[in-house]
Amino acid sequence: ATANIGVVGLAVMGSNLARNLASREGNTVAVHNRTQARTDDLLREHGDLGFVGSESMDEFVASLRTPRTAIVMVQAGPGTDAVIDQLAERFEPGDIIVDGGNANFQDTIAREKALRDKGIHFVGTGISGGEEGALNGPSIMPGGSDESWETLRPILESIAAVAEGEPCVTHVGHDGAGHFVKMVHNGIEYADMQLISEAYDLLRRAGGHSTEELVQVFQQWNEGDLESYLIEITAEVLGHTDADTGKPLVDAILDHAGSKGTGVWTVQNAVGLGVPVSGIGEAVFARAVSSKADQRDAVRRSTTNRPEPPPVPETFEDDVRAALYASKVVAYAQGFDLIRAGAAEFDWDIDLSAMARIWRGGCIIRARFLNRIAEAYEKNPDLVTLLADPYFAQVVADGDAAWRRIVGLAAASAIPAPGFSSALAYYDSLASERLPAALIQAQRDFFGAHTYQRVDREGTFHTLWSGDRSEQRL
Ligand code: NBP
Repeated sequence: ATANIGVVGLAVMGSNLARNLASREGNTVAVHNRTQARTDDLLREHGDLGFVGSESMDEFVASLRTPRTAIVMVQAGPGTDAVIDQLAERFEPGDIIVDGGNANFQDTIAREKALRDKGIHFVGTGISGGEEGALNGPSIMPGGSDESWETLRPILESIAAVAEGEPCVTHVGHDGAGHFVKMVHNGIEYADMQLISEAYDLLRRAGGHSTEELVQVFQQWNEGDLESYLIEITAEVLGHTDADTGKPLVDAILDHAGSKGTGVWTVQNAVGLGVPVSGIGEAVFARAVSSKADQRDAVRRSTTNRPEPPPVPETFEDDVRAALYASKVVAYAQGFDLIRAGAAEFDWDIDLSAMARIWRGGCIIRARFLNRIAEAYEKNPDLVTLLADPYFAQVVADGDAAWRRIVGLAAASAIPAPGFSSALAYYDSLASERLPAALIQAQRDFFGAHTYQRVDREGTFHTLWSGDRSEQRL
């Protein structure tokens, strides 16, 4: 046995992660893939990195020094299950299995428990950054036991992205905490992409911006508070010309957005936990709407009175920027609320400030403003919502008028902006003195005797709405 760590699953993510590991001082990396050709390709193309190849799972396990550590990077679901089972059959107490795929955190909780009973450490680990991140430094979100973190820490710190001198990895919490946080990360990614696409659509359709102007706007935004990987790649995407037509490639791409599931999981879990992640929800729904070709077609045909976009104000471009930033703050605030609720529900000790710090580099949502989120939760770990932090309260206050102008303009122009408008509605809901929920309580009590509470007296009440309308104290 010569390798201190192994990787199973050598598609794009696994092979890049294996190369990242092998290029670090002191690592000897064992590799294995179900289909031998992938292993052969890696050894042929990057044999200089000293990989220990293996044709069978037995050979792979035999090539690992004890206690063994193997990272599984195969398709989430049955593939991951199969590989974990094969490793678990061969591993001994004290060995570590890391699942670096996008597993459902509930599966991770169950797997961790089953393997713990056998003395094997199972570490569900979120890895973000796509193929480039896997190779050059991803953001890494491991769950699992404290003991496994001790072993994994130096290895993961050596391959993670670095932001402001700190490696973008921390022990998120026990069992499924890492995969839960990765799920929320992906949900936030959905929301962020939706908001950016709404900004693009408004600039283009209401503002009449040309492609060159759009590229400039996003490049400029990437130099301010909005600086982030997603804004940066948006400028690049918009500037990309289609070789066949000579026109912007984005205009040749079918406008049906797909998704692989983590955004949907985020919303499903948030609904279960009672956390209003409306920004992520709108993003998931907007993708679904975009793909309903038959419904879009039918309504386009039956709708005749499309309003002409009204003229945009002088401040339009900056208004869109302010609306984007404020909406983004809402989406992140909701995402962090979900992490907090998940931690309470599943008994994880998650440091929200540390989550913001490990997302500053390597991952898809890396952004300058994560420093501000880290600071907010560091100053006040019990912060009830990011929107109440002085910095973010100021961002939203500064952008308030612009945000409203843009949401109004979008509606008047018949340009859908579900992310911008629902973020504003969420903010206004939190900021309202009183909500119409009082009427809903009355309706519920009317038809279902669900009872209500009063603002002026303690206790639980029910009114005989269809009887003599007298109020009963229960
Ligand atoms: P894929 O998700 O495309 O999975 C392909 C790999 O899974 C191949 O190595 C394949 O082996 C293996 N595999 C399958 Br499928 N079924 C198997 C089975 N029953 N037994 C053994 N191996 C099996 O690869 P990927 O895009 O590199 O992603 C790997 C993991 O990383 C996924 O869970 C993904 O969600 C996650 N992830 C991906 C990204 C990204 O940007 N792509 C980012 C973050 C996380 P074969 O070669 O024999 O078919």
